[in-house]
Amino acid sequence: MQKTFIALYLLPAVFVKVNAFESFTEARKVLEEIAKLGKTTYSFFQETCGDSWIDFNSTGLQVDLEQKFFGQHIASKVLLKAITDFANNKTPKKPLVLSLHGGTGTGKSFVSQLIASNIYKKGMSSSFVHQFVATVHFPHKSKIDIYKTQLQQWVKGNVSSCDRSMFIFDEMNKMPPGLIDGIKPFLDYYDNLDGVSYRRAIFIFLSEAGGERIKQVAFEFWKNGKDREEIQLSDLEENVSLEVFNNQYSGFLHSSLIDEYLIDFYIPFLPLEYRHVRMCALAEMANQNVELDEDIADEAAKAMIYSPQDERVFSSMGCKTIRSKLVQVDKKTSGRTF
Ligand SMILES: Nc1ncnc2c1ncn2[C@@H]1O[C@H](COP(=O)(O)OP(=O)(O)OP(=O)(O)O)[C@@H](O)[C@H]1O
Ligand SMILES: *[C@@H]1O[C@H](CO)[C@@H](O)[C@H](O)[C@H]1NC(C)=O
Ligand SMILES: *[C@@H]1O[C@H](CO)[C@@H](O)[C@H](O)[C@H]1NC(C)=O
Ligand SMILES: CC(=O)N[C@H]1CO[C@H](CO)[C@@H](O)[C@@H]1O
Ligand SMILES: [Mg+2]
Repeated sequence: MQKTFIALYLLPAVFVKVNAFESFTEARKVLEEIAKLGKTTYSFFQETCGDSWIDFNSTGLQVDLEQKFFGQHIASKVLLKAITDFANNKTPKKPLVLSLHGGTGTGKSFVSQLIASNIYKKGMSSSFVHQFVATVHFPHKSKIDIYKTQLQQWVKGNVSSCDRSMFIFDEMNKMPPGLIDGIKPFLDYYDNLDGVSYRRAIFIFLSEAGGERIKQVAFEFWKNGKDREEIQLSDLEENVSLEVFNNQYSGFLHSSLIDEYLIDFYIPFLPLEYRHVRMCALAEMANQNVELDEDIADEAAKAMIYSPQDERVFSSMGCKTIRSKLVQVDKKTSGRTF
């Protein structure tokens, strides 16, 4: 509709100008100007692969991570640095490949949304952000060969139309083993493949594989009375990548992505504690525009299940079911619903 509107609006202008100049070359110049103007106006509405639609805001990501993302000091630090360095590098040698690992509800999908919204003006709804969900896009193990070809065509097609594309592979642990190796060439150090360069693309893998190991390490720290913030990437990175490589249900079993070092960062997501779940409850209230109520947040956080059974340190679902707990608690105490 916007296109039609612009065309109708500009049409009289063309005739006036052409009559005034009565010169063919002048008229062509005018037409060219109009075409240019039309293009700018058009790209004002329609998403394009240019800087006006794709522009990484490092401060924006930092602020979001600090204010909205709870209990993940390692992931925050590593993600901010990795993405900022990549975005500032005018000539990256390979695409950025991040693998996010951790239990359910610890914020892997959530942080991917924060990243997308600080790179693409349209965030997750950008036509340059592509999300593949294993159980939706690749449900049958037996069709792996078809999936592999399809996935290669998609990635190639998408990067051909915009080199700053982002690909999110969710539920990696449910991917048929071997499928992900199909995109290996795209992640490698090639200048270009069949005329397509993948060096400015971002690939993010999300997986629960390694989550148990991460939980063990976090629990060791807790048992020894050490601060959660003392856990460092180096306490986890090697163990997680090993576990993922050897795990039949990780999506990366014996994957050449791992043994050829094509994954730039393994990013551990720590299991969340009561205090983090409580913050999620408050954040959810703010999202819903209801008045913040600390008591209700406490109640909702308490209603979650914690493990291990005796110590009850970590929320088994992370922040995942906090919303329904809020509804339950709120109904009980005030009779109103969210
Ligand atoms: N670390 C966190 N900080 C803030 N909010 C969080 C965090 N983790 C989870 N949440 C909240 O809980 C919701 C569910 O988390 P999310 O979908 O990101 O989990 P996930 O790690 O992707 O889990 P799964 O492995 O089951 O997909 C998010 O939409 C967000 O609102
Ligand atoms: C980047 O993010 C910061 C913090 O959210 C915001 O104030 C600023 O306007 C953003 N910059 C751009 C160019 O969008
Ligand atoms: C992590 O790996 C190191 C060396 O590979 C090993 O010594 C350590 O026990 C592992 N930690 C856990 C919790 O498995
Ligand atoms: C041109 C092209 O291949 N586009 C593909 C991009 O990826 C999506 C999936 O997210 C496919 O549906 C498109 O066909
Ligand atoms: Mg998720």
